[in-house]
Amino acid sequence: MNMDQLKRQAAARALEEVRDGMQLGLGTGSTAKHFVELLGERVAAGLEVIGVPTSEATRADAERCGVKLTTLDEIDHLDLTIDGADEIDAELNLIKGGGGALLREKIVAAASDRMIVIADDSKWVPTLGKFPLPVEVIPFGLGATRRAIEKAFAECGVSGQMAVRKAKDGHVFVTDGGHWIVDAQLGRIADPPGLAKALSAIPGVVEHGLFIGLASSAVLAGGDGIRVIER
Ligand code: ABF
Repeated sequence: MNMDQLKRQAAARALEEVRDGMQLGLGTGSTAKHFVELLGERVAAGLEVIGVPTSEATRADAERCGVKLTTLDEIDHLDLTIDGADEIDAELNLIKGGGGALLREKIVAAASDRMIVIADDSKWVPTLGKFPLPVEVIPFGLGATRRAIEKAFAECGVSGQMAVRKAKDGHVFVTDGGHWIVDAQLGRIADPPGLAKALSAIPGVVEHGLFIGLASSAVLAGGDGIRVIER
């Protein structure tokens, strides 16, 4: 089974948790896209749900699949968010944001009673950090923000190269919120909650890709089948 089939399997397993009437957070990325497509099939068969998309890409996918959408201004909470991740550790701490949607993903996950992370099992790691940590920043004063980020890294015992993310056309990648992303190659993050707190305290940092205590469970699809890990 190839990677894409594993992602679809994880999405299908998470879909079993969806009930009629639920208000859903809809994640971003190739695994979340499988979920939206499968959800669309259930909606076509009569399931009634409403979703909040975490990116303009997911909004377009959901509309194409016939999934009804709303916003967090129109509803007061979400029952369940289903989203992918770039890395997942045993505490279900995550690195997210490889797709650039971390800010909306975190707002939606935090507004949700439960979050299920769906992934192929290559995302399961003993320690977070091999995947570059995305930090969403305000372009104004970026030099000062970078120095503050480096200081936070040093205080948390990590270091590594940082680079402003570029889009495929070579221009700076701009998020759905109009911000930039700095990707940090840290290798190993010994204290994800400590680093998350330090980064959140920096004025020019809009959000970062460490998701601490937000995931309730992870559905991991691998060659040996599906594993569900609960927090
Ligand atoms: C989103 O998509 C992101 O937070 C994460 O960066 C990425 C995972 O991508 P994929 O499902 O394509 O591996 O969930």
